[in-house]
Amino acid sequence: MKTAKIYQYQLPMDSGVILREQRLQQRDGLVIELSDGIHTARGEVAPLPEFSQETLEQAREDLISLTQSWLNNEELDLDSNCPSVAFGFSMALLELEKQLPQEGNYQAAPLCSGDPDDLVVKLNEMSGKKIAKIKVGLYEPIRDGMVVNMFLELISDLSLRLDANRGWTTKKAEQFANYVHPQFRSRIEFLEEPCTTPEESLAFSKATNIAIAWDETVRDDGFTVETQEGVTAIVIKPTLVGSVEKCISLIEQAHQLGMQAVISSSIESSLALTQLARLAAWKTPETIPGLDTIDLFKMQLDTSWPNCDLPVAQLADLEVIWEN
Ligand code: OSB
Ligand code: MG
Repeated sequence: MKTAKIYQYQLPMDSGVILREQRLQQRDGLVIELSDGIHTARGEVAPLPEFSQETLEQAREDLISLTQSWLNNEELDLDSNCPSVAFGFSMALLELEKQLPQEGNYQAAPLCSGDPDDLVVKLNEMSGKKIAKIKVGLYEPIRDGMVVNMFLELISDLSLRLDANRGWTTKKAEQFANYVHPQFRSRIEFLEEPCTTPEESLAFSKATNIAIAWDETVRDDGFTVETQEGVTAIVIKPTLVGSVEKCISLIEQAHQLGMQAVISSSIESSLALTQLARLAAWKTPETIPGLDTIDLFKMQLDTSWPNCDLPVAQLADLEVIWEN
């Protein structure tokens, strides 16, 4: 007999986590637990404030009605639900059917959004291919250019992923590019969304020979994966995109066109983050995923991230908000 349970969680965040306009003091989300009478499996539904279109309340309503349909053995159209629900529910189904391989890719591209010295320490501890991700576009473009030059000069086997989150005008992007030494440009694996519009970003890449990647653009209405000069990767944030099937379809299209697909975090708890690491090992084995976000939390949930010392909250201690 099928049963289901929905938990709600609140996890405290590190004090410095800022999302666009607001400080994220705690992360709120839901966990869906499905049981077929023999096996039990879970997925996480956690709309990200400032990024998701849906609120937690909308996600909760969607999730309850979808779960009802599943219990009634109705046919499900996962992607007609909000993306966070489609993602979490499809993950739970995949786990229930034992289709998500256990092995995960827990390698991280360390994320630097604050003090560059912290990143130097992390990188010196890294073995294998050295790759880091730096947020740019928050300060003066020349400062960003200096930081990029500094890292690439200091660590000769380092490549960088940069993320401007559509933060630059064409002029500012140009100032940044002019500052980066030409011989370093090829060590920028890609720069995510340099400019306000995709058209400006494409023109930027053409003019500077700096490879770019789509992140926000992947979630724009009408987005299709296509070959575009200068675009070497698409970033996929499943909580913002939708079902695992939809994500896999995007990954396969990208690979067919010779682009990388980078599975990336929307700051899910360790429960979903570890599932994303498993999805990455399974579907994007050649690419380091963008999952270096567990340290933004003060606590993990249910499944711990390898080598992470943060305390782990148990599902049994969470509030059950729905059960059937
Ligand atoms: O700016 O890409 C972003 C996480 C949540 C919301 C937005 C972003 C991110 C990340 C995740 O940067 C980490 C990564 O993509 O490497
Ligand atoms: Mg991004």
